[in-house]
Amino acid sequence: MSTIRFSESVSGSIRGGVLVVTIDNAPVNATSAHVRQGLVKALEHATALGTVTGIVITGAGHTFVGGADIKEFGKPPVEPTLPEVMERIENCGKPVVAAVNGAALGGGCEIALACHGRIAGEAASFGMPEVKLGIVPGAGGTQRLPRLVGIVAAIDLIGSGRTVKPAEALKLGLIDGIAADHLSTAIALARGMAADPLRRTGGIQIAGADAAAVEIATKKVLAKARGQAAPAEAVRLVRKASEASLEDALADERATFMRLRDSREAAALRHVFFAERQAGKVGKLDGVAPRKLETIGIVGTGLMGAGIAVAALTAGCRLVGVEQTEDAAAKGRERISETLDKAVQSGRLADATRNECLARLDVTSEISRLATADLVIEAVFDDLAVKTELFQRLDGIVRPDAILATNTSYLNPDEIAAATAHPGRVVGLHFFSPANIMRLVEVVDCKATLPDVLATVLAFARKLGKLPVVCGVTEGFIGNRIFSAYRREAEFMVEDGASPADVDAALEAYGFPMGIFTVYDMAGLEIAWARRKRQAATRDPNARYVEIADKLCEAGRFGRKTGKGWYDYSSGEKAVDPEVAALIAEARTAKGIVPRGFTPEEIVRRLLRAMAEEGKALLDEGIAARSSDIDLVMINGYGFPAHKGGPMFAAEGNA
Ligand code: 3H9
Repeated sequence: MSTIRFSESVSGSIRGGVLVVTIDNAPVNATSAHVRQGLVKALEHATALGTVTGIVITGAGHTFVGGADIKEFGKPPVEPTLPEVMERIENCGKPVVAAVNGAALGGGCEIALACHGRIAGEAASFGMPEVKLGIVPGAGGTQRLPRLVGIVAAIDLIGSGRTVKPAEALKLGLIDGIAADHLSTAIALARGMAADPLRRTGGIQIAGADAAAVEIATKKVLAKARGQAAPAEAVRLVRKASEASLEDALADERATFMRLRDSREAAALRHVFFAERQAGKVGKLDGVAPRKLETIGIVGTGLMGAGIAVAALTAGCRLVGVEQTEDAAAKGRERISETLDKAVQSGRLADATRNECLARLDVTSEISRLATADLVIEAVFDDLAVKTELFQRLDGIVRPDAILATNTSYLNPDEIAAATAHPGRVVGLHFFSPANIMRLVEVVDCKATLPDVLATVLAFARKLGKLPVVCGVTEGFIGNRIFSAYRREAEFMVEDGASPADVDAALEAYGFPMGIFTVYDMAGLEIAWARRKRQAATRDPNARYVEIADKLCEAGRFGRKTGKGWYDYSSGEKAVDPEVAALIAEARTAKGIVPRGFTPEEIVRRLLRAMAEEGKALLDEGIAARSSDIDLVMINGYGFPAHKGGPMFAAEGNA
């Protein structure tokens, strides 16, 4: 079988009269210019050869086509465009079938949709994640997908950007079949189709949709949009598929794609996309092999410990949870099991997987059972004496090559490590609550942490589906240090005249799901109060200090769980509380401050500047390796809107 080369990344070979075209553009077979050019040449070649009766398009490696080449965005366009390639595929006189070997995303999914048939291998997946990049599909996806799956399912898929596996794709009508040998099956389908009139997706009549279901699907997408333009545009375009001609709707789709592609929102989301691929990459770990991890120990099965346990269990680990008493162990097991149940109820976990997780779970009061653990994570009370005493005990129990991780939020892990027999095996793993849901993990590279220990916990975090960001030792690590600076600035503005509700409203309008004072109330005010009291003796007496939060705590207002904090929750709803306003007014008077008004723009500008300045300090101190890591921490741990790119990106005048 001889190989025909159509471009540097597209080649073909003829099998049983069918031209099998392979896209090989590592790492993800994105539709770079040479892929588009190669595809057109391949179609022309097949059309010209009388002996070829059909064409199959497939991808090399583990991806079918990962989408348009995002690195080309912003550069001058190169012919042919992706929509032109789609038109060539759809209007080809010979049957074209996609043999989808792996992920078919964005432009990759659009290629499959433009084909006359689609066969998925077992590792295939389909999705239109464009809205996650601040754009809409730009090569016919908003028009061809609804023709195959209906308007409602297309709104859901394109509006959410979610990916579906072959079974769901088949059920939706997105594909024609699933086959272990997808290539042979696709070739057979192309051969069988030859005599039939070709099913051109663009020519399919859209099934009439239930208006109420369309409205529900639309509302669901818009509710999650948090002020972003792309989801609403995507929904509008999908709905247009049943109202306008294919030609008009495609022109609208293209114009919308081009406009959004050049927007700040899209630039911010592309920054986040590449930042995520960079995160956790540490130059000094090149060539360092991670250790093998099978059994994870967790000391403390409270809310945080149970969350980490669920994340580890669902990633396939064996888990030993340790508590101080049998009674506490039983409660810990119950907590883990309930969290697994909730994941099943919400459809995030299969029933059978939950049962497998429970079979790999052991919660006990016998700390000696940690002798089998490869990694032990402590999630006990955040107190230095408690944690060091625990790690010293663990020294005598765990294997010499086992790794010890502390989940502290504020303590110095170097001090914990120094108190142990093997400081090189100690590392920080700062999970965010609820740990089974939140993606972010700050991985603290301590003074003595060995490179293979760091490499192992990074691999572990990725196995859990988390986004690990490496940071050095500092009080509060990256996130809580920036959060403190941001909170301090918010309190300055409140003392100077803004109300907590003004600050929260400005942040929510910017895209945060919740303003800082609402977050503060949700988390509880007492832990930060205790810390401020501990730090009081060493605080710079000349530095500005706002006492309002202390006064709230002294009045027993610890936030939502006590019914009162920065707001009043006694009616069940968050309400502005005149008592808090009076307390703030008193604090201003005590300092002789004449309150002034703040515009939402000024509030946001000052808060962003406070975050970016603290971020800059973290970079200067070598705590964070790159500013994009800081952006990821704030987006994934603190609600910073991804479509603004993070505080460092925004500070560069980008958002
Ligand atoms: C689109 O298609 C628009 C169209 O509708 C219209 C056009 C007209 N381009 O994630 P990984 C790089 S918009 C360029 O670790 P995995 C990535 O930066 C696109 N580069 O791999 C990384 O580089 P490095 C819609 C890309 O195996 C390397 O590939 N599509 C692209 O874990 C490996 O990435 C999407 O949004 C790209 N499209 O996962 C899908 N994609 O090694 C985006 C990746 O230098 N991609 N790179 O750090 C993904 O979701 C995952 O990469 C994928 C593979 C699932 C495909």
